[in-house]
Amino acid sequence: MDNKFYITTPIYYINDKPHIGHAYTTIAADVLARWRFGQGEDVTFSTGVDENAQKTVDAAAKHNEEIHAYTDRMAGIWESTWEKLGISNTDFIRTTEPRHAEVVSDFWKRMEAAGDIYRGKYEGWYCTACETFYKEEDLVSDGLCPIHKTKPEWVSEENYYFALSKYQQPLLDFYAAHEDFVAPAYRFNEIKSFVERGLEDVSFSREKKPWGIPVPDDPDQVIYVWADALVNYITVMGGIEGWEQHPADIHMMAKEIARFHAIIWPAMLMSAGLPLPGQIVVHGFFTIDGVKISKSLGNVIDPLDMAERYGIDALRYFLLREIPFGEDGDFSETKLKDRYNSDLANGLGNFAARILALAEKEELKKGKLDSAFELEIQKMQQTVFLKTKEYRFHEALAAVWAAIAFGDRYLNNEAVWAIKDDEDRRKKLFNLISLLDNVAAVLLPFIPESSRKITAAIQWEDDTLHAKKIAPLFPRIA
Ligand code: ME8
Repeated sequence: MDNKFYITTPIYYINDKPHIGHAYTTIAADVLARWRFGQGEDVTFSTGVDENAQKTVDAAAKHNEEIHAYTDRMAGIWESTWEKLGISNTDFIRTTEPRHAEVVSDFWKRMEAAGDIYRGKYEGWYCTACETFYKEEDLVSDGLCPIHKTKPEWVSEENYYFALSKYQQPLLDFYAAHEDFVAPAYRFNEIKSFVERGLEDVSFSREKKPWGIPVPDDPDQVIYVWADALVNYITVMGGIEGWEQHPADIHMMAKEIARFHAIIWPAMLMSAGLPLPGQIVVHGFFTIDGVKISKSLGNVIDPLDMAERYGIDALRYFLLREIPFGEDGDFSETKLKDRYNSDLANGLGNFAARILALAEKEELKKGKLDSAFELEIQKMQQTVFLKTKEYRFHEALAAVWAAIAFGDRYLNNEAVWAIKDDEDRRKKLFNLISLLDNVAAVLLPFIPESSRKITAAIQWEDDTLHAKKIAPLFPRIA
């Protein structure tokens, strides 16, 4: 076993800028990347953009922009959004990069050599919004895309197929041998029953499209965007050899693209004779104030706006604390503000400010923790570890806030600030500062900026503490 940990987000389409749903996936992946980094692992954390799609062509036309100018501009917006949100990705991949086209061609040739790519006639529906082929029976309410509820385009063309049906049994065998391949388990069950019902071959190229990666040796066809996009995970590892040495440990995404990752992608890898990823981690879908996120409804929330108003850490905290990971959730600024004021301003922020202000005035020495504190700290650390491992971020955070509440009660019940006996007061303050220090340590992957501020204010020199007051971490917002 090497010491590497490789995690990915989906590569996002660039027909628009990032909204809160995209930020959610990227932030959750960032928490795991930081968490594993903190455990001494060598982390590769990739995100990026999926450019070779019909919807890119449509969006560029809509903006009256030349396509390369459009893709450069949009890729810049996505990359800088993650930068502004302090995301710790180690790569940002664009599928229009030469490094990617090369790997996609190699990959295609491997599937071809395995006898899994053949020419055929495709007739059916295509939804550009999901870049997905649909059969008549997949459509809902008189012929609409089941996800976007828009009318798909009728496609009748010659293209190349991928022999997905051949992989039904190998996939089922693989699932049986890898109980955790898809998390949470109920999503895995959906995938398994889908595959059990039987798989059909899928169209893997489009005819005479001017945009995309050409099929090797057939310039009249471009590779279907998904057959190109999934391969990005290999490109990030430097190509096929890199992936063979270390395939992704975690692919994170929302439920609408779980089938691509848990069925088509493993089948493609089997066909190409390559190792499969460790786990597909799937979360739910967000609505805004109870309504589907949609530009036409005008309810798109820009994560940068939220970060500007409440701070990056507050946005991260809210997203991970409010919505049980895996389930569908609702974003509401009112709820964000409520949690900001109650959990962050009055909770962690106030606790840290009080303890640090008291500790600053004291000559504190390292001593022995009261056993109640020792237990509380241990319980918090264990819960955070186990829950983060299971992607139950909301429960990990709830455990930290339970420890903060424990500290708050102790501070108030003991009225530590008013204790006259120096030794007793210092001993109790030592309990509290140790708790705060440990709270900051476990919160580092979740709210890195605030955690670092707390940790920086608690400096031990040998066994003497130099604590400093800090500016309010989360000033109350009216
Ligand atoms: O599907 N709630 O790109 P995409 C939660 N390019 N998460 C959401 C969300 C919402 N309302 N909306 C988007 C694609 N997301 C392909 C992926 S990967 C090889 C190719 C997040 O721009 C979530 O992670 O439509 C979802 O799976 C992803 O954005 C879809 O991004």
